[in-house]
Amino acid sequence: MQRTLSIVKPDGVNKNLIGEVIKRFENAGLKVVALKMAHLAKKQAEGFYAVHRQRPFFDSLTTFMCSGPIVPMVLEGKDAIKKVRDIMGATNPKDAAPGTIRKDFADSIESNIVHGSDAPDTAAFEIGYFFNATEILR
Ligand code: IDP
Ligand code: MG
Repeated sequence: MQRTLSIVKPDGVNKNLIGEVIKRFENAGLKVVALKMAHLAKKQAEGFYAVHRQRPFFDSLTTFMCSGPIVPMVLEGKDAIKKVRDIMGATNPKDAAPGTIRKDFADSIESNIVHGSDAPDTAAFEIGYFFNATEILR
């Protein structure tokens, strides 16, 4: 069993895709074990994406991530990290495979609907960024 953090980003919430995203994860056998809605301040978005602080898109990305409410969630299942990444599709919707969330719904490489942790260490950091132990089912 593995846990990962996913987020429906502001563009996904704005397009009424919260249910669609969760449905795709659940249909793949993943369990939602924590869920909330949040509206990040700029500093909180910067902290979440700290690994990208040297990238040219950092300011734009973190501004986008606090432009509206988001829905962070913890998903649990076998190979949860890879499953979520496969369901999301490539970062740039132009490169995303047919049937992935980003191919089906994303407008751009930045406004790409959904986040998913990319490795066990980042998943642990990202889950802890949004949820404390009492907020995650056990
Ligand atoms: P990922 O979300 O597929 O893991 P990362 O490379 O970790 O992609 O980038 C984090 C987020 O930063 C992306 O989901 C996207 O919103 C944004 N992003 C990535 N690359 C670019 C870019 O070249 N221009 C603008 N935004 C980008
Ligand atoms: Mg990433």
